[in-house]
Amino acid sequence: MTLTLHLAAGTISMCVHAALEEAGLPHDLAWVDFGTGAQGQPNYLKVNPKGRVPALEIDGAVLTEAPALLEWVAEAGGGALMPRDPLEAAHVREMMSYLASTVHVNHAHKMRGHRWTDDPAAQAAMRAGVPGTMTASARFLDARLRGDWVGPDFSVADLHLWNITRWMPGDGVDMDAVPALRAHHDRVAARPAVARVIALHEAAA
Ligand SMILES: N[C@@H](CCC(=O)N[C@@H](CS)C(=O)NCC(=O)O)C(=O)O
Repeated sequence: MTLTLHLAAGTISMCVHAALEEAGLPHDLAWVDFGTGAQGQPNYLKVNPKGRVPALEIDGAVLTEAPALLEWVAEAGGGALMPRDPLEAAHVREMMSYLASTVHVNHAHKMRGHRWTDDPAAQAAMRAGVPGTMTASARFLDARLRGDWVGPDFSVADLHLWNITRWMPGDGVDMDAVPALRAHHDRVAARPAVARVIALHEAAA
């Protein structure tokens, strides 16, 4: 199987990169340079017409959207990164769905307001709302974490959560007020596979 991950430093593609490392699946990296707007250029739009990362080429077929990618990587890696119990697996999907549809979208209001409006004043108002919406999500997540992990064991949802928690200090969240979430972030970041990914993204930034 040939895998190529299209990714950009520090973005949501980090969690898929980390999942590939955790699963031990050999892969190539194709960095997309956001500095030059490469995600909107024809070459990349041929890969992902949405102009977003991550995108994973799997023997030439392209899969996008972090939750779908994470679940595919878990399965391709032998299943250890998803719970086998159907209800626990559904809770993992519940978390990834919340992260992608709500928390990531809160975060996007900081830099990507132009997706929703051309009005600079409206964009500034959206940016100003980010500390509040991200703090509300962080508080929910902090209360939701009951043990070390989102599910009974480490899973791809932990990688997704870690990736988004990583943005929170920059989004104005007081991490001292969400100690369980901060501890979860540090626990995931300390895993050797994740530490390798962090080093690669910091070097590429
Ligand atoms: N729903 C998608 C969101 C992907 C997404 O928005 N990625 C951002 C990086 S964090 C991106 O590619 N942004 C490029 C742009 O907006 O131009 C997912 O979860 O994979």
